[in-house]
Amino acid sequence: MRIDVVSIFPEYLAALDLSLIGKARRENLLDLNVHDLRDYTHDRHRTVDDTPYGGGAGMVMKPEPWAAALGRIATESPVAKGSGDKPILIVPSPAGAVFNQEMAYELAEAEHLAFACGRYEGIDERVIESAAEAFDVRPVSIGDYVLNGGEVAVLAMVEAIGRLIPGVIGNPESLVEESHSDGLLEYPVYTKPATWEGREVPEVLLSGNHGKIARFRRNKQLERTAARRPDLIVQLDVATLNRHDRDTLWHSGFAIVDGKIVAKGEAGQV
Ligand code: JAH
Repeated sequence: MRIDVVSIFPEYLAALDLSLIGKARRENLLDLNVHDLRDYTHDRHRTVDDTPYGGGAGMVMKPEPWAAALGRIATESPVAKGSGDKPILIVPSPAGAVFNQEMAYELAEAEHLAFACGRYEGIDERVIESAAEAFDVRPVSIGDYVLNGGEVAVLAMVEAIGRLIPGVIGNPESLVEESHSDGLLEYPVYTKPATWEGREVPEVLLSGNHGKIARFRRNKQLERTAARRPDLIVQLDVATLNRHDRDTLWHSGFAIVDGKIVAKGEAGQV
């Protein structure tokens, strides 16, 4: 996979030389290219921003350097021209669709991804329109909060996508395990010593009883999802829940009404 990142702070992306993603680059599983937007300016001050038309606070990224940088990336794209396919351009933005694991799986299949890191109040909208001629443009958010620019969002997305590229993770079984996590949060994990600072590992995990261990872990998944992510509980398919699961959910504050899971004591509930 080829990935291009355009930023006025290319040093921010230095973290992508480290860990699993750095190893994938060294092993040529990932061709990652970071570009300094200021290299595509022509004035003495390497200007990338200007005042907003219509007024308002802050500055807007001017279109010309972006057009030059993205034009070069589109020209160099390994995506076959005339195939109808285009490289994907991800534009981190608090106004984008929220990034999730499903998007990570989809983007991990792409041959060429590019990321445009905005700063200030954002990029002149005409750049986004114009880029759509050469790229499949996707405004994407990594959550409902405002950063100072797209760089940190790109670090998160490249890590989530990069680890799904075949060969990047040493033990692909861990990917298979997380892919069938059933829409629940993970169960808690423990390692040696069995007693640490007076705290015991749950006894069942030392028992060797694999049936009991599976039930314990499933209960922990249901309980912590009910407590922390009730939005995920109400989306569960009731048909995937056995009588133990239903009992655990009941004791975690949920009921099954007309084949749907609902929070107990919510309006409309007895
Ligand atoms: C902020 C350009 N959802 C995460 C996110 C992504 C990008 C930005 N903020 C938050 C951002 C300022 C300028 C992009």
